[in-house]
Amino acid sequence: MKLSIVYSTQQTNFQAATFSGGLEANLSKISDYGYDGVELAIRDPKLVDLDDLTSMIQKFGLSVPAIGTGQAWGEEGLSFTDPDLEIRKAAIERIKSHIPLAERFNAVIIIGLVRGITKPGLKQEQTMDWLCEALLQCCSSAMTQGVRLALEPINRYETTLINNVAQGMELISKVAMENFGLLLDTFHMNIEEPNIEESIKLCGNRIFHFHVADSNRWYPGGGHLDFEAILNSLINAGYSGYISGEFLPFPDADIAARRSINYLQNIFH
Ligand code: LER
Ligand code: MN
Repeated sequence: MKLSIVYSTQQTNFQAATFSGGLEANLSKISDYGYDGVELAIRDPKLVDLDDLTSMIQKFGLSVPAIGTGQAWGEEGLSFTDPDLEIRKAAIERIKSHIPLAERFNAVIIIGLVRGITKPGLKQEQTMDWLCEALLQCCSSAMTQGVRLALEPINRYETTLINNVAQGMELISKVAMENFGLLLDTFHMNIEEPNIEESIKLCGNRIFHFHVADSNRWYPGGGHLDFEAILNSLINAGYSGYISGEFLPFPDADIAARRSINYLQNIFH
């Protein structure tokens, strides 16, 4: 299995972006530690020098399995389910603006917290309708470029919309687009899934991307999740994509990144 780790092109409030800041120094470390790929967290493609980014990624021989977009919500408040139509439109445009880069790298576009939450006073049915509509628009645009979107079930303390795999699979049926699937994250699964291995099986070929962090959101091996069982069920589900580290930079980003890759490689061997 191929391993990647999250790097944010901007400094960010999101604590589990393991690496952020200086592009060249970070990519160099990620490649030195033995990672095959880097997952890019990009608030807005307009803020990034895309040619520089591409040439640095090529220089270090890395792949880009996925592009994270959650900072559009975390730092700008854009969401698919805001009651303000203009904000919903801006969120859709922002996600569409990631499509050319995703096509260039053959990366999936992650729909994390940009889906938003059901704000007080709104009905869940209404926000789910807005969510489906936004996903349909984004998936239709992405489809013409051969790009896939992966929505991440996120735990109840961060959102009210799609907390677990069962809800995610229901959404997949509603959206009914071939290029729409899920990103599963072991940190959220540990909180929300009745049984992590069974939920992986349920998601099957709709697993478009996979995040690993341990129960405490430290590097795998730093908590009490059974990664051997989790990774086995992922292989049995036919998943052949990247396992992407998204964990707290604890005790620091470098130690966490090295401990994670050692731990995961030992399981594979
Ligand atoms: C992003 O991948 C994630 O896992 C969420 O916790 C974002 O808040
Ligand atoms: Mn995640």
